Amino acid sequence: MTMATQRPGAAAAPTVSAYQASVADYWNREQNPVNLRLGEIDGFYHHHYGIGDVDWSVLEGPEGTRDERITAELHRLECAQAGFLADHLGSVSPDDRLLDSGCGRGGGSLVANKRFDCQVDGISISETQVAFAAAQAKKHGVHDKVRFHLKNMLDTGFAPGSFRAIWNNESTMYVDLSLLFAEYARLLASGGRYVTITGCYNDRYGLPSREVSTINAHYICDIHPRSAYFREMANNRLVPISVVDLTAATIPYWELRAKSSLATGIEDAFLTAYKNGSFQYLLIAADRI
Ligand code: GPP
Ligand code: MG
Repeated sequence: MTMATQRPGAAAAPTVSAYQASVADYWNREQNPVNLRLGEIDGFYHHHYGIGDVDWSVLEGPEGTRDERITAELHRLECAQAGFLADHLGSVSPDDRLLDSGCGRGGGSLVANKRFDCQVDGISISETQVAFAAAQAKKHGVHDKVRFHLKNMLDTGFAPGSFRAIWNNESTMYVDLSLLFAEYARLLASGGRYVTITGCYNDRYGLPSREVSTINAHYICDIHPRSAYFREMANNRLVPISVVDLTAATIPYWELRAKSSLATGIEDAFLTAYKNGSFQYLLIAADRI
């Protein structure tokens, strides 16, 4: 018996599991203003959260422009998060090729290209996201160097050793890490860099809390324990060089988002999970040895 399915009508679609097909369906339909209104500000559409101190003065001032100020502030914090991830990609030259794995609408790929003038391949199992991201690369005039593909991150088909760096920005909770890191050990050049920013559950808490389970149900994902990252990296020749606990740095973003008209209803689960110690927001950077 095989669980793999090929979605009808998607000629170039990768082979994905029935679970992945349901995830792709979610992202093909997703139109949250909390993502679209922020991305419209400068054409960098992100699918991750923010870090850093909030400028709470955005809540003051004229009521008529309050939403606009909050939206801009949330976007500033999400851009800070993308910049922080890029800071950990190591030395990247214009000839290098990077992989944005689980690229969403492509904002992170554009950030890395802007920073390093490098080639970036972004991959997603959502047709809608790939098409959206490709259109953005064209609008930014970088489509010669930033390309988007409908691909399964567990089985990309890219050549061995073809990437200087690979990252996942909040997308590892959609896959089995043992399969994912085996694919990255294959794809990364020797000495290449892997970076993830992720929400993980805290092994010290025990098993997933009610709030972590709520987040899983909201996004159809499966948040891994912190330990799984290090175990599966060690099993796949990925040796951590930086581990940064960003939990305290992301709480202000969620506090502002909870007060925003763009709130989606998941804000309290994140705030409670971060504050009760069951959930952590981490950056992990590792070298492929
Ligand atoms: C946010 O994307 C990230 C995910 C859906 C993966 C889950 C992340 C965890 C840290 C558990 P988004 O920007 O599309 O979400 P939202 O629409 O809520 O802003
Ligand atoms: Mg978002």
